[in-house]
Amino acid sequence: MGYKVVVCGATGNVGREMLNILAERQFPVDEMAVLASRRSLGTDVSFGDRTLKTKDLETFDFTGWDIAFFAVGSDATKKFAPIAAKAGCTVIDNSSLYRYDPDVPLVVPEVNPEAVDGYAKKNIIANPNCSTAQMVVALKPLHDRARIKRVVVSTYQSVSGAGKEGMDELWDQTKAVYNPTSHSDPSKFTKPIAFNVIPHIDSFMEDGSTREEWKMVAETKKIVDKSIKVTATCVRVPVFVGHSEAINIEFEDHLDEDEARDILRAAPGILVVDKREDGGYVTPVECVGDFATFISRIRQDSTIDNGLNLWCVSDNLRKGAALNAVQIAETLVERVLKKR
Ligand code: 2RA
Repeated sequence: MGYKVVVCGATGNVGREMLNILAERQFPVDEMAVLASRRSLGTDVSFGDRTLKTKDLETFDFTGWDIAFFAVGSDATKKFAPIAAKAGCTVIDNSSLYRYDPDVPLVVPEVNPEAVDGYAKKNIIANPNCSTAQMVVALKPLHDRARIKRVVVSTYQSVSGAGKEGMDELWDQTKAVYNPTSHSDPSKFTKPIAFNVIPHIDSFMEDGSTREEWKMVAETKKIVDKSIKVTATCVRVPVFVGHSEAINIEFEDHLDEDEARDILRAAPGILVVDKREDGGYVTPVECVGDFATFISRIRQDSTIDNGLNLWCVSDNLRKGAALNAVQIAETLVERVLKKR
């Protein structure tokens, strides 16, 4: 038996990737509707070997549809997600709007699949921010073994996290460096992104941190364990796709680096590439199009009692967004819809 599935925001980076992944993983789709805002209406999108025409999100009737993936901004989500949910269509939302709502589960299926069971309060399930998703996949198996006290993370986030305009800005500015007749001022980003790094993602908060950094703190607590302390510095780098993170972890119990490597090797969703030789680690370019979260550079931090360092890389459009959303749908089918 299959399901009637809607993808809202089907022409964006994440929406298109959702369609690719639904097809790649052969999600049981009986009928597919692809929706877009008025601006992108009429654009064709691919779903497997089919080409689908986008319909208008404003006028779409969600009655009788089973699952709606939302990959639109918070404003459109605010307006249309409750309409879909009330019509009986379970919403899997990629925006930050519902992530911190106690009545909405925030799910990374490798970490807290059981949280999906709480979907019914609002008929909405939230997808975490990209930088959190890959980090918690790495943290959870280590936390189960040695209890994490504190995490210090620095991110190296690709421009695709800021959408297609972010990718275009890196492309245009890079070309402009070699071609003095073309010119591209910062617009999506606050400073030039080509051949530069920018320690600022999302808006500033009162305490001097950014919302992107705050999200890593709040979401890790909600998904893994509220006792874990997280401090983050989020940085935009001139990479098209693939977020990287340098993660320092302090545990309650001692955890040897070899045991940590074995635990991570056995954990779902993780591929360990950790050879301690030239090139024996994964970089963002190599993770593009992959489902896995890659872990490299696992090593003891000898400056504290029970510390480890590691390097974590994943395709932010996949594990950080579209793949995780599809995995949530798969979990919903397994735990709830199939049993009806
Ligand atoms: C970014 N976290 O990389 C965002 C995307 N969700 O900008």
